[in-house]
Amino acid sequence: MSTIHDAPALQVASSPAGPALFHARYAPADERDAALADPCTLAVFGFGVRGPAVADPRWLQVPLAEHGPARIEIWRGTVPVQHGREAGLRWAHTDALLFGALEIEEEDGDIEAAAAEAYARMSRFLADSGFPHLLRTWNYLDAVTEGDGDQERYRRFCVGRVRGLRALDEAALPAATCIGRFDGDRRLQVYWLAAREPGLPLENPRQVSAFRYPRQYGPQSPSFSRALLAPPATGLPLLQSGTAAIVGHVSQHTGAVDQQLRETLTNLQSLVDTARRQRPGLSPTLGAGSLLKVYVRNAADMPAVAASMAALPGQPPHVVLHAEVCRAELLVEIEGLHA
Ligand code: 3EB
Repeated sequence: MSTIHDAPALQVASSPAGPALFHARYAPADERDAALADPCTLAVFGFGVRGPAVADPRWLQVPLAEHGPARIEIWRGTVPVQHGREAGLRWAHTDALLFGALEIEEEDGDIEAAAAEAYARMSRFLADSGFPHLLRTWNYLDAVTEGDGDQERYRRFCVGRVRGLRALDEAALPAATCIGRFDGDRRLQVYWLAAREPGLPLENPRQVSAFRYPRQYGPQSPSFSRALLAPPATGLPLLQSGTAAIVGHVSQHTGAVDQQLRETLTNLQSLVDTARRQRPGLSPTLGAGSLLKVYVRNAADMPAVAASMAALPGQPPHVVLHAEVCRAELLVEIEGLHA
């Protein structure tokens, strides 16, 4: 259906001393138009209330309120990207890496059907695009913990996601984030990174794999890996999934946001340690090579979490967003890119 695999071969710097093939950063929100004017920009994300619409398929607004000044996230390659829209989704790609995004309105609040539809569309697109290997997904939905027991929206989402993913391979699950919005808009947003070659999923020795969570967390265990090392040709750093204060499969430090933050950072460090056994060139600790997104459930906790983050040794760049983590007792979750 798509001709994007017919893109001409592009020259790519491959020397470690050359420019990074992929670079992600946060920038002031007023740099958006300049970022989109750059032909090497793969994607740009805005947070918070919806600003003026932009037609560029590389732009996505995620309506989560941020702490502090308005930021955007910019992903950039080293060659001009191709981009377009089709079949209800949009995409941009370099020669090795594809960004895609889609948004699905829930019909009568049926998040399971919306998730199935989103992942079926994504799977079909990836199979036809020349970038069949899903590396990383981001999933944003309203009111993620609403509903009781197995009717909880997050649990329904997990059921729908699995239904939509073609030929789900447990050995090749992408890294992921699944987070709730508070905007009352029953619209599932999914964006992703995919590649021509498979990545290497990693698990966290401190945690039970999410795809092996016991039945008490829902009828369908969540389909994601804790982190993923992308194929080197993509230039991607380590992709760390949304990570919370879970040890084994059990939520820790109920009611104590700062202790949850510490546990979460320990889990992220454990992923860095795990990844460095495969790629010793990765930075040994969170720091200048990291790019973190900190999701905080209670708006009242945001200043304290922001202060703790700002005081971290190494000062990893980060944004703090108001978002609903998908277990009611979890107050904070952090995802990362780590070079
Ligand atoms: C957890 O560790 C927290 O369902 O895609 C984190 C990252 C979480 C991804 C997902 C869920 C997902 O279980 C929740």
